[in-house]
Amino acid sequence: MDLIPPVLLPAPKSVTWTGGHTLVRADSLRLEFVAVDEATARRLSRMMGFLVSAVTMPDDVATVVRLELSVEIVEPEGYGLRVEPGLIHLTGGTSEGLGHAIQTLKQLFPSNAFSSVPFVESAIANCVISDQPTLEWRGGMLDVSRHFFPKRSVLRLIDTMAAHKYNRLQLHLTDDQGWRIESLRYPLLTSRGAVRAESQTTHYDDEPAMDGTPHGGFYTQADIKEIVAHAQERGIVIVPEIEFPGHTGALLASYPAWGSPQIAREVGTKWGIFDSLVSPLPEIEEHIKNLLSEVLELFPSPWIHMGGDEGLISRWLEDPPVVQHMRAKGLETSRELFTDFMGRISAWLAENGRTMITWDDAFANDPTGAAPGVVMAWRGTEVARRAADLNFDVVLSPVVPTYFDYYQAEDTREPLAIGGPITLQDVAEFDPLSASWGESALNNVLGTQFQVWTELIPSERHLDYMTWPRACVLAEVAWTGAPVPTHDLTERLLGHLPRLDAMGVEYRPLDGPRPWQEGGLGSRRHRPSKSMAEKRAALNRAAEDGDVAFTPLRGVTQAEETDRAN
Ligand code: TNX
Repeated sequence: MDLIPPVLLPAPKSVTWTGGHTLVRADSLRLEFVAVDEATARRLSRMMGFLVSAVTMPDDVATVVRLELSVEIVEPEGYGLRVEPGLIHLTGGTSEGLGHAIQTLKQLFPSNAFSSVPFVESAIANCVISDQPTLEWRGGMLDVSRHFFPKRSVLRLIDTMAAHKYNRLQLHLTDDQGWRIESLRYPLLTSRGAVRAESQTTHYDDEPAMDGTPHGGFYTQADIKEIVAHAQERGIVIVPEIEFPGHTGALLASYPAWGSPQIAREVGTKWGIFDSLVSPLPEIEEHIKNLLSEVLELFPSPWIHMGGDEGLISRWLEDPPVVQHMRAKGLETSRELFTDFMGRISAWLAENGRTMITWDDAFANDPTGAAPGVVMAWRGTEVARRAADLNFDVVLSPVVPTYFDYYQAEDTREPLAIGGPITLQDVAEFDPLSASWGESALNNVLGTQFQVWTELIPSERHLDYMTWPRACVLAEVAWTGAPVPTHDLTERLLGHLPRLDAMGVEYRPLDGPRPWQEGGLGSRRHRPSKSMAEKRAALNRAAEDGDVAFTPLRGVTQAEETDRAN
């Protein structure tokens, strides 16, 4: 009997269904490791938990599951998988590769392999698979500042991302509306900065309506260590983002003396772009480095994201000591000061063995300057291309189609979102390695990632709804480095989504929201959004002008600041 082959997502580079099937029974399996050290073996057996429990040591072995590290697989993260009666053979060049082999093996089983109930017995199709990712950076970003998501939600997101072979999760830990990471040296950051009095429930373009209820939360250093370890075990690097110099309202509510100009602040309760700005003076820079030292201790990530977006930096010019400092350094404008500031942080990170990432605002401000390391290009593919042409490493994170806080369809049933729509089709059509770029620029594309900003995403249920299935499709774009063929996409997703059901992920069904996922007529009601074409054009223009304080939220660019300091 031939089984109907299961949907594999992301699609592997090469799959041969060799005919027939292998009957696998949980009580007659033996796990075997070849050339795998003990720590890795322990880690991988935990990932194999869906199939083999550590306590079964059957006398009567029907199937050997062999996990082998093989020097023959040279592609980073590459793996092989062969299923034949009596033997399931997984090979990887690295432990990450073996992890991917396990994820693919899991997809050969019925979808309940993704539930928490131990599997008993199943027939799986015989096959030979050989696979490797095209893009090295396959990521997602979760904004835990605008709404806090507790540790368990992050661990669960990591599991779901790992099932799709993502390998980076950026945590947007700080912003105007909340500081979410414990600092031992600067405790006010969480005792004051992790809580706000209430939250805006409306879109930033609308009359603010407030919910009157405090919101807060933060990760202790122990939580962070657990998140990092959990992710590492699943081949995912947690990339922390600590925003400077703008988007720092929660920090400045905790330590007002770090601000420039110094203004008494509260942790933000509304959405949008605000004038919170950290001072670039040397004594404040010392504090920042102290704080970052704690961050470096907690996160082994080679990359540290320093934000750098949407800072209303011309306000530095209203602060006499800063103006004096600027002149003493021979700098003329707040833009030069910004480049100098980001450049010094970048150099300090480099001394500590890490690479700085910033949003493209920091790059666009001074394309040939020394400031940024990796450019995360959110304002479109044009700015990404310019950065890549200048030999910067680039992560493609363009609003269209990677901003998953945008509507998923033009449909009044969709609950309140920030803009859009960005449809599944838009994600599928995304071409991260556009041939028009030329080879040297393409070599600088590290990869791509989705972003989930959470101003309007107050719960984990809604986070599921906004993230999946768009993140299923982006996972394949990132893995294959190419658009996803759309002729059979619906059919493939219908085969894949039951796995998300088994994991308890409340994704958006392909034909629209379930009744309880709709916006209805209450506070989550649908709000028509502006034209995406206009928005794209505005983002592009701002990046072109090197604007560091473009406010896409309001659709206006920063007025040229020039002589205000003089
Ligand atoms: C722009 S993207 C932002 C965020 C908002 C997001 C809403 C970027 C670097 N800044 O602060 O949350 O738009 O979609």
